Amino acid sequence: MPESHGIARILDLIKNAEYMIALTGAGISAESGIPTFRGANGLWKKFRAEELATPWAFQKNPKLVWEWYKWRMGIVAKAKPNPAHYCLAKLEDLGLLKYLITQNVDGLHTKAGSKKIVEIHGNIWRAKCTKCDYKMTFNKPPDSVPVSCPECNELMRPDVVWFGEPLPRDAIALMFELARKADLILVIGTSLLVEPAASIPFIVLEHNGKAIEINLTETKLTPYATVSIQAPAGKTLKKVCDLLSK
Ligand code: BV8
Repeated sequence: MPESHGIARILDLIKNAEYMIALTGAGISAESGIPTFRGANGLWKKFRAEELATPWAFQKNPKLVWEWYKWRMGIVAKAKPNPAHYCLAKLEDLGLLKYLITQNVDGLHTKAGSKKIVEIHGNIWRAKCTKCDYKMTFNKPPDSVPVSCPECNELMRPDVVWFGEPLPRDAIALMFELARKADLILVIGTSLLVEPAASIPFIVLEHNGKAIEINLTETKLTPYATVSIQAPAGKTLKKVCDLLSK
């Protein structure tokens, strides 16, 4: 579908939606300079996410896992929201986007002004104690890792959901409730490889909702999306929001 037709179709769907939600992944932050997980310039020096972002990896080598998160915090600290993040915040301000489900832990949606957000995989700037219920929020990467709990001196861990860990109960309940209610979902910058997030668009479709996909590459959703545009999210959503303000 030529991009201009796609954009016009996206605008039409957004304007006529009763209850639009969005699901975002690492691709929406790519134009902010944050490498995606599985892209060409993947996030890992020599490991894969599934071998580092797990409780077992942390148990085996907490220093290595903390070093990886400290490295990522350094990248995220320099990153700014891009037009895709700002457009979703504007769609929320206009009352067109009811809720944003993000798999990202970089906090850029909040920085862009979005408020109705559920960070289903946690947030890289938060840490929690592995023993007591102490939690902390960093405003810059920790000077030394691994980080110890100031309360009980046990190990702190990043407050993110690792592979093999369940998502927070309230996040799961909310994201499935939203998927059942939505008649339109904007799916942006995700390979849809990680469950249970990857099921969200299909639950919307199962409830006779429609899906719009903006992603550099095709995914398992592409054949079922009403509109699927393989283009950068920042560039595409900037066009959508510019036309919306006309
Ligand atoms: C769970 C936080 C059950 C951490 C992340 C075996 C054992 C255990 C579990 C499993 C298993 N097999 C399968 C599973 C389930 C597993 C899973 O799905 N694995 C996958 C790999 C097969 N899921 C889980 O483990 C989940 N928990 O199932 O619990 C349970 C229940 C009870 C008790 C115990 C267990 C937890 C999953 C959460 C993992 N944590 N992140 C951290 O960030 O460090 S996931 C991680 O991947 C990120 O959150 C990331 O967002 C997410 C998904 O990736 P994407 O966002 O889609 O990123 P990706 O790079 O893949 O794609 C980017 C896309 O953008 C690409 O398509 C690219 O083309 C596009 N793009 C690039 N640039 C742009 C662009 N698009 C537009 N514009 C651009 N400029």
